[in-house]
Amino acid sequence: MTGAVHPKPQRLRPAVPAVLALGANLGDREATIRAAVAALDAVPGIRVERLSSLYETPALKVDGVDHDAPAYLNAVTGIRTTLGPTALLDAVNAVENDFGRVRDERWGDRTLDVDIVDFDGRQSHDERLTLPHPRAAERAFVLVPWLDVDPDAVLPGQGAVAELAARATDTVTLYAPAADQGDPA
Ligand code: A4P
Ligand code: MG
Repeated sequence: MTGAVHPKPQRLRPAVPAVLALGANLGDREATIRAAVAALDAVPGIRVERLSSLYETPALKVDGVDHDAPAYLNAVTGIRTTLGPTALLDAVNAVENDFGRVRDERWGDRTLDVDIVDFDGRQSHDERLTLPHPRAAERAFVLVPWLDVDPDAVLPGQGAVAELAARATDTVTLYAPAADQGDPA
């Protein structure tokens, strides 16, 4: 073969919006969440656009709210990403692992949990990933911070996040307002 060697055309995906929920109830929760947001923004193909306020929330365990467990800080970040949903899950799992996440109990105490709440409005289910996150609709600790980053947000298949948040019964207390957080990106 002769002639110039042409680089392979890159198949670049357009960036799409996604919403991630972060939670931490062990260690320095605020430092972990802020550092995790910076780590997510540093991932090639992820750009953090918005970060909610941080909220303190009692730990929800499989048997219900556990006031004896350390309370969580929860936050939501709005991102744009060129990754597909599975690659995004790999990236958020890697960030969880970098922050010392141990998986030994379902809904157990953790240094960091990062869930994909919404990926470009998609509804899908496979063995690794359910979109939107199956328990987001009833959790004020996801819905209330989501409203900070997008007051008009819609949870695919469930309706307006503002209406869902008004119905949710778990308690969220403002811990650190978004205005104090500077530019997350
Ligand atoms: N997975 C499926 N869909 C998703 C998705 N949309 N985003 C899979 C992220 N992961 C998804 O998650 C278990 C599996 O879910 C993963 O292997 C992934 O492939 P995990 O993070 O390993 O374990 P987990 O978080 O303990 O399980 P789960 O069922 O996802 O927990 P939840 O429903 O996220 O609840 N209380 C307060 N106050 N605040 C909290 O943030 N979080 C939880 C975790 C419980 N109680 C809480 C809080
Ligand atoms: Mg999780």
